[in-house]
Amino acid sequence: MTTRRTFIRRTAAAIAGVSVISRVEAGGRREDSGEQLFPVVVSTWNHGLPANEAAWEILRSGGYALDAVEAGVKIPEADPAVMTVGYGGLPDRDGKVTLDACIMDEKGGAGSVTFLQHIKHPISVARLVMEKTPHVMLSGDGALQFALANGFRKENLLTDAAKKAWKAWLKTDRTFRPVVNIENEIRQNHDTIGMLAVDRRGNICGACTTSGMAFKMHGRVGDSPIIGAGLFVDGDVGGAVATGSGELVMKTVGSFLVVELMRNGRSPEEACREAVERIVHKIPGYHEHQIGYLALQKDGQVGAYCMKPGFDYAIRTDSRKELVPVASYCSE
Ligand code: SD4
Repeated sequence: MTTRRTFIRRTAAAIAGVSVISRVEAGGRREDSGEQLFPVVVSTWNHGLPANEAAWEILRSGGYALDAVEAGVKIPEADPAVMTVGYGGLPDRDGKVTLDACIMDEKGGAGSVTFLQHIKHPISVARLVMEKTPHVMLSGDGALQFALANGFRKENLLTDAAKKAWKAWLKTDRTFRPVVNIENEIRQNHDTIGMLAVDRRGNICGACTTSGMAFKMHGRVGDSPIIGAGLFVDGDVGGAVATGSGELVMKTVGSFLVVELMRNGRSPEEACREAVERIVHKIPGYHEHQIGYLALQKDGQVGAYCMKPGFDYAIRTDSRKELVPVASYCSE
C-alpha cells in the first residue's frame, strides 16, 4: 500500500533520478532484517542454476560483476543440451545457427553482436565490441570477422540433435509460430539466458545471449542483443532482462521500460508487471506469447513477472541457491 510518506519518499527519489531502495547498509546488508542482499546473481530459466554457480565463484571472492555475468552465461552457451543458447542451439529455417548477445556494465557501457554464426561464445565477442571498438553493435559477417581477428575459433555449432529437430520441423507445415510454454517439457523453443549481478562493491552488470526463436527466418534478429529491449542496465538504478517472444519485447523496448519504472519508484516486480501489461494493452494476440521480465535493483532486490505461467528464474546469494516461480498475467 502506498502511504503518504512512501509516496513522498518515492516522488523525491524519482525527482532525484534514483530508484527507491530499502535501507541497505554499505556492503549489501538490509537494515531491517539483516539479510545480505548482495553480492547476488539472477538469471532466467532453470539453465540459470549452473550459470549462476559460475558467476557466483567470481562474486563470492569479491570479483567484478561484469566478469561474473560473462562467465555465467558462457555455461549454457557451451552446453549442447541447452538448445536455445550458443553451441547446440536450434537453427533457423535454413539450418543455420545464428546467435544474438549483448552485455552492459554499471557505467552504461554496452556491447552487442547480432546474427553471428560459427562462434561458440557470442557474449565474449559482445564484451570485446564494448571494450575494444567505438561501436555498440556488430552484425553478421562483420561480427564474425571481428571475432576471428580477436582470436576466436570458427566452429560448427549445429549439433546432431539440433539438426534432427530441424529436419523434423522441415516435415511439418513449416509455419512459424511461437510455441508457448513448452519450456517445462522440452525446453527448446525459447529460453534465452539473461543474467544480472551486483558484486560486493555494488556494481551492477548484465548479459543476455540466445540462439533466438527456433526455425526463425534467416537473418531474423530478436530482442536479446538489442540494448534496451533484451537487456538494460543503469548503474544508478538497476537492470532488467527479457525472455520470450522478442518481437513483442522490441516493440515496447521492454527492459529499458522496466528500469525506468524502477527509477520512478516501482519495485522490481511492479516494474516487470507494468511492462507485461504494456504489451497486453498495445499488442493484439499477446496471449499467444510468453514474455518474461526479470529485474534487479542496484541494492540487490529482485522481482519478475511474466505473461503465461511457466517462467522461473534462478537466484544465487550467500544464503540462497534456488529456482523461483514467477507470477503471470494470464492464468493459463
Ligand atoms: C528471441 N527473446 O530471440 C528471444 C528468445 C527467448 O526465451 O528469449 N527465448 O526472441
